[in-house]
Amino acid sequence: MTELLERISTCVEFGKVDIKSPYPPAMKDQEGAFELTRHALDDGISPDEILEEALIPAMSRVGQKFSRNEIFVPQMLMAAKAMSSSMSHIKPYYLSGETKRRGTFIIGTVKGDLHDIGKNLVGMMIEGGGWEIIDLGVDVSTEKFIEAAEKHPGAVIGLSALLTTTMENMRKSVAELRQRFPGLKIFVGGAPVTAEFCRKIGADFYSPDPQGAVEYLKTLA
Ligand code: B1M
Repeated sequence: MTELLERISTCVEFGKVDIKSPYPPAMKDQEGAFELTRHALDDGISPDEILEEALIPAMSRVGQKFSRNEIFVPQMLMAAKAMSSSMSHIKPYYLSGETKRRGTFIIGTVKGDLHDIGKNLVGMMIEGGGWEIIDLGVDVSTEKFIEAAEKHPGAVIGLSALLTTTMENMRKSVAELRQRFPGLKIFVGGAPVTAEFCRKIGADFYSPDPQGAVEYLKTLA
């Protein structure tokens, strides 16, 4: 990995957003994820490399430290902020690909769940693949998914869940959507979700990553 990618990864892991950010005190006045990502892109490092070699591994280390009680929610939040600041540079690259719209994709994180980084990434890549995105945000109730499906006939719908506890809400939303809209294509994902769980709750497709989501959608439109 290049030194720049390592520095971006460290900034995300320790929640260093940008040069003005006083947090963490040990990195005061140093460039953060925001500036370093810009330099990396200017140096010709691809958005995929930044994502796969710096950002996602950093978030995975953050999760491991949280599990071991070495860090707590505020540190996780700062890491998420640093990752979002980096993604603000990456987003235009994923959106520049195609302009022709293949269809509409509704996406949201299920009720009770506030994690949105993965959902945003999936939405961004699918948008780059030529789909119009209706982003319902986080903590999305079944009613809100239903309303959106009613408003956008023919749309594909994607549900994200990051907590084992909110997988149950995913199951409920999928069951209700399936009953109301028998032909609706329902897509599920998120760290605790598996292909087996997808099958059990009656969703149509599961992917562990955004690339799988984009490939699946290509088979539909
Ligand atoms: Co939370 N959190 N968190 N968290 N958090 C996890 C998920 C956790 C695994 C950490 C841990 O313990 N190791 C753990 C869940 C444990 C479990 O359920 N088994 C956890 C916990 C416990 C919690 C709280 C309960 C903590 C507390 O308050 N005590 C709390 C819950 C709040 C709530 O939602 N109600 C909480 C809060 C938070 C923050 C707000 C501080 C922050 C979120 C900020 C934000 O999203 N804006 C946060 C963070 C940052 C994390 C970790 C560290 C990182 C998540 C992330 O963004 N990953 C996470 C640990 C981890 O994942 N390693 C953790 C990067 C992202 C790119 O990956 O989201 O997996 P991911 O998305 C991937 C794939 O899953 C897939 O594509 C994406 C790109 O590859 N994907 C889809 C996602 N959605 C998809 C949909 C698709 C297809 C693919 O189709 C529709």
